[in-house]
Amino acid sequence: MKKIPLKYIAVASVAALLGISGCKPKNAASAVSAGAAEKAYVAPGKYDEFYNFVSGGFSGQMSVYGLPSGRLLRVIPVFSVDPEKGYGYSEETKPMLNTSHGFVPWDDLHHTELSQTNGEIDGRWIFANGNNTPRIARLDLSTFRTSEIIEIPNSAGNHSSPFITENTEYVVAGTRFSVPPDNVNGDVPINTYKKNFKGTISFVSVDKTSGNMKIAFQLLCPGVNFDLSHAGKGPSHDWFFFSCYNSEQANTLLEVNASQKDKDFILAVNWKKAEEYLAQGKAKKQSVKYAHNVYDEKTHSATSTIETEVQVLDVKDFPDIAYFIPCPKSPHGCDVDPTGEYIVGSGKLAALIPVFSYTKLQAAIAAKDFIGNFGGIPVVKYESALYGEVKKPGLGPLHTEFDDKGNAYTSFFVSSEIVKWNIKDLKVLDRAPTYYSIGHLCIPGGDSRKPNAKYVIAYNKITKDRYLPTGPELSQSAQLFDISGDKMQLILDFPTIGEPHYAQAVSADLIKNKSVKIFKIEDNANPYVSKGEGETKVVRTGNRVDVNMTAIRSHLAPDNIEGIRMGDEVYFHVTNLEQDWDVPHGFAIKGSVNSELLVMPGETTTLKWIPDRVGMFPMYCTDFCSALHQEMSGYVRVSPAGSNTPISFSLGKNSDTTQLRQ
Ligand code: K7E
Ligand code: CUA
Repeated sequence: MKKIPLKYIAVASVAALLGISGCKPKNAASAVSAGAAEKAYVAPGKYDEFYNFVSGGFSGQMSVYGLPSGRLLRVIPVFSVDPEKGYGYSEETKPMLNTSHGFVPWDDLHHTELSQTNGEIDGRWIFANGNNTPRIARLDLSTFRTSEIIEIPNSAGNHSSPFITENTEYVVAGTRFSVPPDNVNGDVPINTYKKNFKGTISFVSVDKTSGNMKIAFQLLCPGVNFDLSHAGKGPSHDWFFFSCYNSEQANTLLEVNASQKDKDFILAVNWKKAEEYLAQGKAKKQSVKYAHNVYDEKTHSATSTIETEVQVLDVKDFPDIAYFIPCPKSPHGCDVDPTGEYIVGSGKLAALIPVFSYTKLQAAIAAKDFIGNFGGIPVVKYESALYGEVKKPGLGPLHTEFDDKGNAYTSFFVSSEIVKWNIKDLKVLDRAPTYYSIGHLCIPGGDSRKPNAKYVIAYNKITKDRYLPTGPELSQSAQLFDISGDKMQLILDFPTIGEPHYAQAVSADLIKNKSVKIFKIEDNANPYVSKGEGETKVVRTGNRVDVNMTAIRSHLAPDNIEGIRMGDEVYFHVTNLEQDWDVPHGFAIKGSVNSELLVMPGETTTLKWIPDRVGMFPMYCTDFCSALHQEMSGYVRVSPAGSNTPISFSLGKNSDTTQLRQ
């Protein structure tokens, strides 16, 4: 008999106490039913039907899988440096990771959110949150690259992010950790939390055409932990809903002290009202410091600007902007159904799922049906906003996604399952075990007005015994379920990059045809571009040496460089002259304390190199680009400081004709 890990036994007994079916799913090995392989099979050479954009958690990256095959198509670096692609290592991309704390090479990416128009996924951009050093990134889905990163001031732990409004008017950032605001002295005793700590929610506007982000305004809220959020839809378009926990305002041992109250809150924010107050000039300007980093497709370079001001609305001064709705037991997920009428809260410690009604909430607000206030914000009576509760759905509900037939799918971390239930009658319809400890789940379009509900994908925290052992650390996983019928059917398991939290999926048709294949060399506006080998040069300016070079199958130009001296700072600006899809060239030089460069066709990328010794340094292309890729190499000669070896560079001058050798 297989050993059951201790943690499952513990969990199972808790579940048994609560009268809920056990948690280690039975028949784990044989749970895939007949016909599953066919459903997940995409023949070699055939395209997948969906793109799945999966957060990488502590990898700081986003990975792209094809569905239903589960094939990994790409890993996109967002908040973490990626030596494979030179992201964060090349001079052009370093500014993307600049913050008010300086260069930050890592973050914790939890949520991905596709841009929408009229509540439907439009395939233009995908947003991602940086949880540790609060940031939001925007990725362009024509290049699959990070185009912009904006830091969020007055914030710490940007978890409740980057959820968007129906027309991508705003992407939001709710702080997980309340902290003293940036413009006051933060050097205060930690146990003055209740007095000095504040929670901030930022509304970041997104330009309709360029996608450029700007912090439009921030809402100053009481000190709690904002966790997740979703925008209203249709009738509730003007509203945004944020779950929060730690309404106990504890500053230590949160697992106990922030689990005292029976109910925490969902904060309902009328962002249209907030916009009105902003337009009336009612917001306070506050001095802050935050980085705004933009990647320019023309220069193939990022710039980082430090911004210095935000506009803040203190919600307690504007009584009709925000209302608290009580929500049981440390809510995590906060999800709005496709109609915009139902708001689902998921208490991590709750054994039921509360479903709130937007209509009832509005009636309760109009009738001032409040039970008091919290931090100056009215608290609506629970029963007055409640549509109903899903009874005994499972244990530890986290997140909910929706299909197009009026059903909801909720993930249960503790009982390791997905539970399908009907929104109207709140009846449980089906449950499917996950292997194991599911966090988020995703249905293509499952948080939009138009779900494309062919699949639900589970993102699991634990894979113990599912794959071949790989030492102490095992991968996390995704599991694909067919939900086209009444019952969920598990059809595929695949390991993931990093720890997946939220993910989004979209029909490939919306993206694949506009995917950029090359960058046009004539449009390249990088100041160090060489648009042909005739433009290559090596220029000394004091101790700075700029090498404008090119790469084309199968040589670097120039490939012999002399006259570099100790004490020099050398910048290799490599332009890839290819104008063919998928022909990158790489660049590396011996002893470089940097990653390689990976240069796409038509692009210029720069490696900074400070030689540390006198001698001969081979350089070469790192991407196997042609039959003569191994020949794609060259030498850089480094002479002592003060040497009189002149700068020289050449291509094709072989040893017998070399004049510079001394
Ligand atoms: Cu993992 Cu959205 Cu950070 Cu839930 S969160 S699992
Ligand atoms: Cu270019 Cu290998």
